[in-house]
Amino acid sequence: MTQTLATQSDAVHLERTLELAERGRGRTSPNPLVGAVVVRDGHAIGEGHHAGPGCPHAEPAALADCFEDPDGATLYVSLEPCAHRGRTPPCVEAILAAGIRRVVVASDDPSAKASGRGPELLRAEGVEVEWAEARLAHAARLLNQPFRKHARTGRPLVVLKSALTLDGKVATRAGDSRWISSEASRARVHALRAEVDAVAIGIGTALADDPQLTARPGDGEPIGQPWRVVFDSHARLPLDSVLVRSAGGVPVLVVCSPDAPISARDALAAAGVEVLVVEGDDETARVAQALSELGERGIQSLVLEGGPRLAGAFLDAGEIDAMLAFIAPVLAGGGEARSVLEGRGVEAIADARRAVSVEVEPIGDDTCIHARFREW
Ligand code: AOF
Ligand code: ZN
Repeated sequence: MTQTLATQSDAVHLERTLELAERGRGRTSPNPLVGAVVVRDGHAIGEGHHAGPGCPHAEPAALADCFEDPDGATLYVSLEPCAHRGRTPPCVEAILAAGIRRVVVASDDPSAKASGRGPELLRAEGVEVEWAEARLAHAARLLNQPFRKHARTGRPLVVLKSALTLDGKVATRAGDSRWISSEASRARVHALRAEVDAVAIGIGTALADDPQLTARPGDGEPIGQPWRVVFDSHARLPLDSVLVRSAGGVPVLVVCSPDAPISARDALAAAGVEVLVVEGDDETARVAQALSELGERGIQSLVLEGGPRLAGAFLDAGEIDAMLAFIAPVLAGGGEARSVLEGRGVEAIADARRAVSVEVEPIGDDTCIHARFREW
């Protein structure tokens, strides 16, 4: 696939496609966020975005929105147009039928059924196809990190979320952690839970906190509820826990090892919990296996909420893609107080995972650090 770079004047319209794509946030999984604009003589004549599975893709949505005939116009789109017939007809057909002469694309679609086929088809039909410059292409790829990782690896994107004290503790020496972060930070986490496909914790945290793990954003109904996943090798999650008792409403999945007693597994299953048995000699191997199984169930994004042992196993498995750290201006101290990550860790700092990008944002009294360790 030859790549021609779009010009500076295209940047404004491409930026707009990214803004439009954002409108689908939290609603499109397993589909990506996509925005599109139809432009004639430098002016937008139609706009659209993908609103979710089964809804029109961004391109036909933008074409349908046109208040002038799009024949001969340019189409800007944040993701390469598809050539496959899925829940909706192929976008290339709609683009050709509308008489679009030029298509400017911000990012590739790495899924097997796409991977350049749409742009190639358009070119073969005489449509000019151009690609965005690096900065916009990067911004467009960042919109769809869960979709991209899942398309390339079959596993969900993992974001480790943690509230920690300024001295790096996630609880006091007695295990108290309510509340380290401010109300504003906690509201942000609830909004994030509503956007992702799954939230995961370890059995230690489940036993200590008896959490709900649902999305309860302060500003009304959440967009959706994530799968609630508990890594629980021996199937110890109590039947009277908040999680199990609410499994009928918001699904709960327990990941256990073949060593878990059959009776405990059966009791959980009878209570409406989905039980996933994964093989693997240690927790690290089981993490990798479990992520593949979750990916097969269509889970593209997972927020890992602790505790330190499970999070350490994820790090050791090389499966932490990003971290959201809510750092509170408090000191807990204590050699016994736990920090974010246990597991094996690394010996030399030279071997430590280093972020490829970092964003810092004050939230309430806290500082939120969003570090990305790899991009897809
Ligand atoms: C586009 N424009 O706006 C989106 C695309 O089952 P379907 O028909 O909804 O197809 C979903 C797939 O289409 C999805 O996995 C991704 O590869 C692509 N998404 N493509 O041209 C869009 N949302
Ligand atoms: Zn499409």
